[in-house]
Amino acid sequence: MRNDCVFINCSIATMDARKSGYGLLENAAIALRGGRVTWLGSQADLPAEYSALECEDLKGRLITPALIDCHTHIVFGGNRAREFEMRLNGASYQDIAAAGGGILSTVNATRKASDEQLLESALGRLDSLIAEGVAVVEVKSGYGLNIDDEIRMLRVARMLEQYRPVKIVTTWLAAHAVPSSYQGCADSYIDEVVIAGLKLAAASGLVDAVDGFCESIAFSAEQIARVFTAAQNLNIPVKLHAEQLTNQRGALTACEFKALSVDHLEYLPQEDVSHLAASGTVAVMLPVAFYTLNETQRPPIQAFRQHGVPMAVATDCNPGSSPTSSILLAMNMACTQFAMTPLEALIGTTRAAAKALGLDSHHGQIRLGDEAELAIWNVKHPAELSYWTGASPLYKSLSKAKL
Ligand code: DI6
Ligand code: FE
Repeated sequence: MRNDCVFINCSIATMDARKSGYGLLENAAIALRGGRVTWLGSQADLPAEYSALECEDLKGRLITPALIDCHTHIVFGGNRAREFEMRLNGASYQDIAAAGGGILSTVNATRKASDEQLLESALGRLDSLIAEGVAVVEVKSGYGLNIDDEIRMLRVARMLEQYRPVKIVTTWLAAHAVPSSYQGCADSYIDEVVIAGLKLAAASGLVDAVDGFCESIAFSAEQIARVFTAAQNLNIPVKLHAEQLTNQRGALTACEFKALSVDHLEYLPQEDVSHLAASGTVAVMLPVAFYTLNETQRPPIQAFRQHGVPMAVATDCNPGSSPTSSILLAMNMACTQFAMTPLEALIGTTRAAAKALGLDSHHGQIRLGDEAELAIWNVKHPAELSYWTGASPLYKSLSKAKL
């Protein structure tokens, strides 16, 4: 891509928070200099100084901010298709666990995989996201469950940035499950692996945020608070998998630590929503996990709206509960499963997703002066991005790494 160029004959969904709706500009043009947006507006007003630049006629296509997937687990070994098949043949979750299934089977496969194998399989999933206009991807650890393998997952995640034109944001999720070697001693696991490993990983500059799985089958809110205190002492922001399967009051704990986001939230009581508003915490909606698990309880979307809590939408790409690397499918399911609007779904993968990663000052909206991080689509209206499924309408994307 060129550093200096002009696109004409397009619509631009700026997603500008100061404007209403999509912040839509029609019959528009946008100019880039040095890889930054230096002008955008009505094409008729394009200043003459830009006529010397290389110009592309977009023939009515739509430009949006590049999309952001703010919750993924794309680095892992193996897959769980066999478990999926066993369940559909009548096996129970317990049968599968007894046969070595569940999160711990992915832990075994991840520990066995070489760095190259982890990198290669993650690149495949990343390529699917990129083909749907994604330019920023959050990647969690959580399938190593020992210090070396957790750190290795984040190293591999960071390597992705060297191979593809994306920004990678890394999250320490050692508090994802209790490994077999610590069964019955979750507290020791928190001290000896989650917190001790966090200090090492942070010292290597590998940790942008700290996450945990607060659930009856994982860690309690008290255990998570200990992990968050360690993160706070290192000045690292926190986020939490909270209230996905049951209400553990994890979101409330996360809000006390001014979490960037709380994610899932199907079992969050409506009366707790005001706490998210007060702490400026983003609610991350993961509708593909809801769908995959045949969940029926929906997150309190209407209460989020009433309290002005920003809602992000992400893939939760993982081999167990959300085997997808399609952000557009997540947007579609935010609408079809959670009754979010197409506007909310696009806010959810642009400016709200940027806020969930603490990147909202320069990502997630099209603003003058920001580096151009754009997706150009073969559609006319932004609602189409949530409407179509099964094929990517991306025309092309521009991001810093490509310029
Ligand atoms: N919540 C989930 O749905 C996934 N992790 C989490 O914290 C499940 C991950 C897996 O089954 O591998
Ligand atoms: Fe997750």
